[in-house]
Amino acid sequence: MRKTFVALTAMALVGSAVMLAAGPRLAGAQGGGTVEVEVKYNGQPVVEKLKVNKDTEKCGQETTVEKVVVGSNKGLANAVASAPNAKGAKAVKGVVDQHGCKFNPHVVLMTPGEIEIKNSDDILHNIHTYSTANAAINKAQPKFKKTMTEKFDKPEMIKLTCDVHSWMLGWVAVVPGVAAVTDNNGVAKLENVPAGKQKIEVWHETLGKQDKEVDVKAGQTTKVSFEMKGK
Ligand SMILES: [Cu+2]
Repeated sequence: MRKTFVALTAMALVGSAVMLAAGPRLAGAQGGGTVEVEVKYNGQPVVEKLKVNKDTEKCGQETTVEKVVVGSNKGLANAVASAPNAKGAKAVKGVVDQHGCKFNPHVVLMTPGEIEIKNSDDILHNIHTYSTANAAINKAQPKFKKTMTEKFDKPEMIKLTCDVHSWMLGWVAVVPGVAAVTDNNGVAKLENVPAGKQKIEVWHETLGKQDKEVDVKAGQTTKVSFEMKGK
């Protein structure tokens, strides 16, 4: 009898743990909806291949610069989809690593605030940002400095380069509200977007910006698609 009781208690505990794990999704279903953003591009990918002439042990003999990444179904990767006016969004700290003399990820997302810039290469890099709304950064990051913390308080799409390795190119998307970067199928999911009319914006580093208004329904997924035009 006692054993049965223990088993039941254990089951009840497991049950409540499962409910806790599902908690955030339930909260989203009550308070907001999901916007599934699909971004297409009919043009050609632009991925430059370069010979490396420096720090080849860490950087490799050649490298690629991904400027326009297009999937097999015309899906555009590395585009930032956002609901910039979504209220009550969670703060997201930016994290970017310099690995193999590339910025990883190529496009890093954050809400206004702090970003961690890592150097896992064990060589000297030099962070150089082309920010205007935020103060520009031009700072050496020696190999012993594994992490630098910087602040971007203003919404801005910031170009990130390295003065030691001229091919290094990345972007920091400082976006208020809810945002996500498209995957290789050109899809990004914005979760917990407040119900009602929301502006959905798409930005790509070379193909520019577009926006549409979407009617978000609580607990439902609303799909919206964009087609970026070449310049
Ligand atoms: Cu570098």
